[in-house]
Amino acid sequence: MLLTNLNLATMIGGYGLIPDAAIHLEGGRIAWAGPRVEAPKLPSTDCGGKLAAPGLIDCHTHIVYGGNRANEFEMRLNGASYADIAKAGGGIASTVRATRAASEAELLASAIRRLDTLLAEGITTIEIKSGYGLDVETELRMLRVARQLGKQRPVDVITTFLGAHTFPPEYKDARADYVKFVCEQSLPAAAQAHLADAVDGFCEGIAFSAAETEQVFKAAKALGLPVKLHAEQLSNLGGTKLAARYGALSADHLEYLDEAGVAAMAASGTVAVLLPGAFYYLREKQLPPVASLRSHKVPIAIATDLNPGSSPVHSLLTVLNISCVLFGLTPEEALLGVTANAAKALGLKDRGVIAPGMKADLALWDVERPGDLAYPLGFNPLAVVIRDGEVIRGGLS
Ligand code: DI6
Ligand code: FE
Repeated sequence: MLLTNLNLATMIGGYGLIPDAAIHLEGGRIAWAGPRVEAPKLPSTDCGGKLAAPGLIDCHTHIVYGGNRANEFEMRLNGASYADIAKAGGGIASTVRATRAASEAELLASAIRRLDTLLAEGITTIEIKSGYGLDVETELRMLRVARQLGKQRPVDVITTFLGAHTFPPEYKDARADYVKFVCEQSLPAAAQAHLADAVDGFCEGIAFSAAETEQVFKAAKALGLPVKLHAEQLSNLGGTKLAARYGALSADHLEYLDEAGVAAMAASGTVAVLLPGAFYYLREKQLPPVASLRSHKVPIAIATDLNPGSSPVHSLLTVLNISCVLFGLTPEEALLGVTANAAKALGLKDRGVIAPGMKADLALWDVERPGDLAYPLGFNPLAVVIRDGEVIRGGLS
């Protein structure tokens, strides 16, 4: 398939724009991309000047869960903090109760609605975490549902085991025992069933200490799994430095990250995943150190963090916009954050840019310039999605 009359955002070294471009797709891969005048002589489809960018990648989500926490939104608006609610047994623990009580079919049915909403904005790869089961059975059920989502919809699913999300009620007074349980039972069970592509944790005052997190990282490494970490979201516990020491793919949130932490990320090649949805919903004041990330050349990704508590955000385009408005990213940085850098955050080398040999996952947009994607709020100019070289949404005439 040769597509012509495209405005191409290759996302190589910034937007990497090629005006009046063509792309040749073959066998699910990009065979060639460049100026139309240099295109191979093949029958072609005129795309009417659409913008072509890589398929979008949401590199941090928790879309599989049971229950609903709208009540906590009301509590927070009445003055309770996220940490207060967590300490009182709400928050993540409340979703754990609901998720344990939900069947696999129920979890799949609710997650598929969330996924469909995301896919309507041109997502072709999504990361999905466990972490609302915390016992072996429910963690595995969540991960099986995540894998199943990738079979039922045209999207690549990367799964992440998040057993170290919080302490379950049965281990409330036995923290060391729960960490041991994660390292010796739930994580190995997920790895053995090939249900975990990576391992994550929540390093925070209301969750796991850096020392506890390190034990989980050691277990992950022993199983040959890459790590990533929710770090420095509400305070600075040094989680990012620890993650960098373990060669983490990404450290996520990072509002309280200091310069030494940024330098550690730069040295280890760890991607900074910023999550402006959680910042927005929790009405945080502390901004992530964007200027420092830039000056240390740490790749910045952004994601929805779609979850029932701190970020019920079902739109990656919205995240593009609020990352610019709230965090001061440029629209170019925002688009890199859901393409090239989001792929890096997942350790995927075959996508996120438009270049020969890459997976033919593309989103075509009815916009003039790539910056137009981050500008409006609540407007979806998606025209066509191509995955593995096949049109899966919209149509080419
Ligand atoms: N940080 C987050 O943003 C999510 N998990 C985490 O460790 C929030 C999870 C939730 O509130 O349910
Ligand atoms: Fe998260």
